[in-house]
Amino acid sequence: MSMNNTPSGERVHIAFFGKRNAGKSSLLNAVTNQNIAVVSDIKGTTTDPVYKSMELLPIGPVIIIDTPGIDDNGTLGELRVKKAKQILNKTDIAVIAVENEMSSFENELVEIIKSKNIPFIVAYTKSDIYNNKTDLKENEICVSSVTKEGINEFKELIGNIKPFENKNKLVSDMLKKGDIAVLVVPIDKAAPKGRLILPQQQVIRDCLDCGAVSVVCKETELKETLDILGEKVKLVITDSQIFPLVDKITPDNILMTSFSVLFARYKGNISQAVLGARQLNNINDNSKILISEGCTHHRQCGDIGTEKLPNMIRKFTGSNPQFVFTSGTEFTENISDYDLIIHCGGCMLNEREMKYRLSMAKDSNIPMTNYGTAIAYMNGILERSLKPFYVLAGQKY
Ligand SMILES: Nc1nc2c(ncn2[C@@H]2O[C@H](COP(=O)(O)OP(=O)(O)OP(=O)(O)O)[C@@H](O)[C@H]2O)c(=O)[nH]1
Ligand code: SF4
Ligand SMILES: [Mg+2]
Repeated sequence: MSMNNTPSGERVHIAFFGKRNAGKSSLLNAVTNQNIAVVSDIKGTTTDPVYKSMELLPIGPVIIIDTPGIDDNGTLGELRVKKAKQILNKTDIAVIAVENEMSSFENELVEIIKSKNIPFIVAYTKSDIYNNKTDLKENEICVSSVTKEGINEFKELIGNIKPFENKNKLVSDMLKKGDIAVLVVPIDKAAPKGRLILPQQQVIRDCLDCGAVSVVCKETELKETLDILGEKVKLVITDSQIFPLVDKITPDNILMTSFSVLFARYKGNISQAVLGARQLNNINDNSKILISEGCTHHRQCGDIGTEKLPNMIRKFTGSNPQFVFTSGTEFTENISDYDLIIHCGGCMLNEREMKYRLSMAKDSNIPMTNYGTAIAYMNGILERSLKPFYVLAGQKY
């Protein structure tokens, strides 16, 4: 992701579903006015979801997702159906591409989409061939990717849907204009070259949005920075990996938390994360822990999930539990296999997907927390890292 782009987690996700050959990929190309997805008359051309970021007014930044056709048979077909269904978990607006007539297959799809409270549009494709629709409902439209008939109206129809909005704030509900927040960013070998990682960028942006001043330093310069700024500092926000050190350096009268704890509140459910962290007390040699990260090849959080966190847990619990790691779109299908789930901050995931993961765990009674909350708990500083929410935003956990 370039520094100029809206992060994918902040974009409205619009996904195209339907049978093979319904014209989904052609529709994506027509809407984006680019040849992004491969189109052919062979059924099952799209095997992996295709993502395209764009601006779609009046919504703003969106991601359009083309999914594999889901009327597939056989093992390969099952895999495609699975991939398409995974996409549903992060879909803010669904488009069902229908060639000619709705069948029981599309009707079933509509039921699933409705049960997830996802707003949807039915696009009758190939209107240049099937020009026979008269009584269209409000959320239905005829489109042709060949003649471009209905494409602009289709975009308008999408634009009129008010998508699910994340009302949670990262820090801007805790800081006022002119308040100073000190951000502590370690620059070790895991830090990406020449830039900051997304959670750090987003916190800085949120400070700017509310007129707060963010001062960024490494842990080696923290004491000096705090000495200079003194009591003007409203909040210290640190990378979780150096939580204990920053806890020691930051005087008790200055509030302190971590990027990851901020994300636990912003993207998810901080109460659930706190309860999940406490489950670390019950971990033993027979326990199985899922450590899940929201991104794969864009992996930005270094080896914290795969190495540092497991080592901390072994030390804290004095046991050797089994760890399973997943990343990206893949979360888990066998959630009840686990005694605890520890998720990253999920900055690359949209709120719908993060909420889906959290509710999957909650519904199955599996404790779930996130990196920063778990690390704070193991270091005995969870209370301190939650205190800013109470003192500055009036929220108690
Ligand atoms: N005449 C006409 N043909 C179209 C239109 N849209 C798509 N097609 C044709 O229908 C066939 C399937 O189109 P795709 O866009 O690949 O369909 P898909 O839904 O992505 O198919 P899978 O990837 O296999 O699931 C291709 O031969 C397209 O050229 C249209 O609006 N009009
Ligand atoms: S691992 Fe998680 S928190 Fe880190 S960059 Fe990826 S999605 Fe964001
Ligand atoms: Mg396709």
